[in-house]
Amino acid sequence: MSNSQSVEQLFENMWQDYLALNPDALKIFELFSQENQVVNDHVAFRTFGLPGLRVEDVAAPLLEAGYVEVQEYDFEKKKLRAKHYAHPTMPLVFISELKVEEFSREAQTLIKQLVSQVDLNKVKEQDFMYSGRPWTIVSDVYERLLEESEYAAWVAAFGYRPNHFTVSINDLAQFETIEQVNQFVKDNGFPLNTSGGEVKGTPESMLEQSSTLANHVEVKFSDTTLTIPSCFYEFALRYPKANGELFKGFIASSADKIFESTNSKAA
Ligand code: OOG
Ligand code: NI
Repeated sequence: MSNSQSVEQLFENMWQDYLALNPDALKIFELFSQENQVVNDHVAFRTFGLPGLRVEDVAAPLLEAGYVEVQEYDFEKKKLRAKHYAHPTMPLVFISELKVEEFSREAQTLIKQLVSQVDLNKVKEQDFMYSGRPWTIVSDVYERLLEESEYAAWVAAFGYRPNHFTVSINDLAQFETIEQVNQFVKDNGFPLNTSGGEVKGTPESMLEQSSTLANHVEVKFSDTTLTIPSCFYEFALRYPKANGELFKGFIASSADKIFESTNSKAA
């Protein structure tokens, strides 16, 4: 059974899967690691909101590993909903889903055809969280979904794996501000997502975030190979609440822009 690995091992496996797809994240991680102990703030997953694959289904192995559901989010324009989950000792997890029923008939049919290929019993198992794409797909379907939703196309191409890990700026000894972190990342040659400005959020909202643009990788489809945006790396600085504890939630208006880190057209 795959649910016997420790939650630490689960994260290590997700991290290795993520780095294989996003070698730039390893380079940035190593740059930070020269002078800091790098702590992961959160990871994020994406899915299609259809029976057996909803946020709550994808989260099942996390709940079994001691996570609890904390908060729900809605992204009306992008047609997404999300929840975040927390654990006493592990990084936060943000899981979103596409509101499939709000898309065109054609997109719904294409997505349902992908989902029909999934053995839904596997979703409960921990290793589903780094299993990648559980369906075969032709490039036309990717291109067609891309016309309606960058997010839908990303899930169709990459499936079940973290789409980003997040460096906790609070834990970096070398930097005080998110602007310093951004400059360091850019100076080392990694472009940032500028949608909504490089920094999303404010000290008043208690969370400032920035992210790299997803690097492009070659992805095999049944008929051909396409070079498309894969995963990105995020940087998050949390501020204390009135009671002195760091704010541990997400900010929907900022998340709305972070989603665009995997857009194929530059923001
Ligand atoms: C998740 C975007 C939201 C955050 O930190 O606000 C997020 C995604 O791109 O799938 O991770
Ligand atoms: Ni994030």
